[in-house]
Formats: sequence, C-alpha cells, structure tokens
Amino acid sequence: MSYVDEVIDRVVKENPSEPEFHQAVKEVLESLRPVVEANEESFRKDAVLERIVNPERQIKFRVPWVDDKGQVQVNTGYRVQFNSAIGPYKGGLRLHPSVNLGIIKFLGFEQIFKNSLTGLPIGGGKGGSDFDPKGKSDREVMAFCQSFMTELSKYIGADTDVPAGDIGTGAREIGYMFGQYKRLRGVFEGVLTGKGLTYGGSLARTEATGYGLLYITEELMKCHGQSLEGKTIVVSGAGNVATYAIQKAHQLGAKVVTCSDSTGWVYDPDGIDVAALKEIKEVKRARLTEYKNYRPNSEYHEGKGVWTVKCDIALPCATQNELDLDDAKALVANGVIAVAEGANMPTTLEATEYLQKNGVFFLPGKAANAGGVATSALEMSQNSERLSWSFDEVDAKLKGIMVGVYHNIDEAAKKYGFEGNYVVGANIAGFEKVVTAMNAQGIV
Ligand code: NDP
Ligand code: 2IT
Repeated sequence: MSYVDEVIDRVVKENPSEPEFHQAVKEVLESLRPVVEANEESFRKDAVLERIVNPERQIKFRVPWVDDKGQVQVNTGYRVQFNSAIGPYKGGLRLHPSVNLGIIKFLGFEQIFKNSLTGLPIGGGKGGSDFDPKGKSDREVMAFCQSFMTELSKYIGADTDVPAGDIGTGAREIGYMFGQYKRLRGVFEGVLTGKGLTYGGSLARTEATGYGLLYITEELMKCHGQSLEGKTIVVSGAGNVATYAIQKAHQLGAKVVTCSDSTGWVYDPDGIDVAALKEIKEVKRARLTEYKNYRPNSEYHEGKGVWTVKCDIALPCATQNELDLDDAKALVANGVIAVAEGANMPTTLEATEYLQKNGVFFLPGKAANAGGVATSALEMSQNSERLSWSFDEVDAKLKGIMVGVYHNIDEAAKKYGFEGNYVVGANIAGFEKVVTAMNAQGIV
C-alpha cells in the first residue's frame, strides 16, 4: 500500500466519528501524492505524514457559566494546537452548537496550510465551543466568554498561540475574551486578533476575509483574460465573510444577487444591499426574513437554494459541506465560470471534482479565504511594534498577499503537471514550506 493510503487509513481508524477531519486529511494527502511519491522513502522513515496529521496538542475543557435565570449551563471548550513549525499557533474560535473535536481538528488542519500560504510566520491552530451565542443576552455571552477564557488563558499568549474570530465569534466575543485574558494574566498583549480598533485591533481586519476573497478571484479572472466587471455572483452566508465579500464584489463592478443564513436565503435582482444586511445581522442580530422590509423587490425563500440561481461566479461563505454534488451540477448547468471558497471546506469532495472536471476554475478555501488570517498576522505585527497602520496600508498589503497566494498556488500546480488545479497547487505549496521547517527543526 502507498504511504499516502496507509496514513489515510490510519487517520480514519484512529479518529473514529470525525468525518470532517477525515475529509480534510483526504483532500490534502491525495493532492500531495506527487510530492510524497518523489520522496517516499525519506518521508516514511521520518514519519512526515504521521507528524502532519497528528496535532501537537489538543485541549478540551469544561466551560460552566450562569444564564439570566440563574441556571448553571455547561459547555465544552476546545483548542487544537496543530502545528507550530513556522510560527505561533494561529486560528479562530468557532462558537456554534455543532462544534465537536472532529470539526475543530479539520479546521486546525486546514489552517496549517492556509497560514503557510500567506507567507507570514504563523502556525496552525483552531478552537471553539458548542456554545450558541444566538438568542443569548449580552450578559450571557460575556459570562460564557469569561469562563471560556479563564481556562483557555493557560494555554495561549502573544508568542505561543493567538486565537481570533470564526463562526459565532465576532467583535463582541473577542472584546469580552480579551478583557478577561488581560485581567487574569495582567498583560496587555496581542493575544487575540480581530480586536476592536480602540484596543489594538487592525483597520481592515473586519473586512479582510471577504475583501481577500475578491482580490484573489479578481486575479484568477485577470489571469484568464476576464474581469469581475458586470459578472453576476451568488454568495451564501450572511456573516462576516459574506458581508464584506459582497461589499468588495460591488466595488469591483460585479453584482451579488444572493445571500443566506441557516434558515433561508434571499434573492435580490438589483444586488444585495450591504447596509441593510449589516443592520439586520450586525445590529439587530435578526433573521434574513427582515431583508424584504428594506428591499421590497427581493424574494425570501426558506431552506437552501442559492446554488440554483444563474451566475458567473459562486462564493460559498457560510460553512462546511454546504455545496454538494447536486449543487455543483446546478451551477455547471447554469454556466458558472468560477467557484472560490470564502468558508472553510464548503464544497464536498465530489462537488469539487465535478466542478474541476467541467472546466470550472476552483479556488479552495485555504487559498481563497487566507486574507482573514493574513490580516490577523498583520495585526500581530502592529501590536508587536505598538503602532497602527492606516486602512489603505493594511488593505494594500492584503491585496499583495492574495495576489501572491494566487501565483504561488498556480505555479506549484504547474510545477507538478497539474496546471489549473488550484487544490493540488494550494496543498503542495502550503505543505512544502511546513515540511522544510519541520525537517530543519529535527524530530520534535
Ligand atoms: P459568521 O458567524 O459571521 O457567519 C456565518 C454565516 O454562515 C451566518 O450567516 C450563518 O447563519 C451561516 N451558517 C453558519 N453555520 C451554518 C450552517 N450549519 N448551515 C447554514 N448556514 C450556516 O461567520 P464567518 O462569516 O466568520 O465565517 C463563515 C465561514 O468562513 C466559516 O466557514 C469560517 O470558518 C470561514 N472563515 C472565516 C474567517 C473570518 O475571518 N471570520 C476567515 C476564514 C474563513 P446563521 O446566522 O443563521 O447561523
Ligand atoms: O479560518 C480562518 O482562517 C479564521 N477564522 C481566521 C483566523 C485568524 O486567526 O484570523
């Protein structure tokens, strides 16, 4: 059996009930075949792949907090410190009822290669909890965040592990967590990114993932003799990534006609109104059913459906496995040119394969959504030098990084004979840097 197949088998056997982690490992290791086959003997001897698929450390803890009725609630917290070969662990905290160890491990695993692709010195990690911020009062969210950080603070620090936002963790949650860390540890340091602008946050971090997604998509189109001007785009999600992806798409001359949340989706033939979306989601924390009150010309549909809308470009920006084979078929039938992942692993393996086989340009999340974590690394730099850069300075750096990521993955794909396969390109380019760093540091 080949070394790759052996390690995939072991991962499945040793980590039962973690299907998302299996999926992420399979996608990466399958793409690495050409590199692994060229180095099979030495990789096997050094157990390179076993070391890549096993986290350096995984922490699981109890998070007790008191709700507004005086009832004690208990959630589970996680932090997976996956790989620190190229820098301190870096990656977000997801707060969603679906969170479990397998989901955090898939996200942490992806983060290793994504962070490597940014070209910045950040290792891979991820964390979170099965706590659901939806429907909770601000005081309840604060109580949870303080309890979560009371335990997490033992394992993180500006030079060891720097968490950030992800699903369910936005500016409010980061603020409460930062305050508790500072109180417990007595230091004001850049231990979290995505902080508020008054206490060490970076301009453009809020916008960075969505903006970065459009910068890399723009570069992809440009390199294929096309542009975003006049293109119709469908977006899923209505959170941080989706909102700023829509905003930048409009600035670049495209029209985004959909967005969605976990209960339904909106079709707005005139283009999604970002100001309305922000008010509904960021201020009122309400459902998308409200969108019609702002835009009478729009339609609201229950359930899932954005991928059935005719478009040139599709940007999944909600969650994992939200775009399956049937969705990919619908997109291809409607003539989609490109799919770029704003979310982490939103496209199933079968759907990805179908899109690629049908000539659709496909940018995987670890490249396409790397702008968020890249800008987090820029926030870390600003914190270290105790300075704040202007919006334009950060935005220009972000754009440069995303254009660089595109060319890095494009060239890696070409080098191994997979021109145009950005999944292979991203996995190989991300892996090569991590493995070089691991080898240089010995067996640790
Ligand atoms: P938010 O919490 O701001 O928004 C998430 C959006 O996705 C919401 O509209 C939410 O709907 C929807 N959603 C979440 N879970 C589900 C689900 N199970 N089914 C359907 N819809 C769902 O998160 P972000 O925008 O920050 O994150 C979105 C994706 O982007 C995630 O995959 C995240 O890992 C990834 N990402 C985020 C980065 C960042 O900087 N924030 C960076 C790189 C990647 P509802 O409100 O109804 O739950
Ligand atoms: O998935 C991701 O890259 C994030 N949620 C952002 C991580 C970060 O450290 O900014």
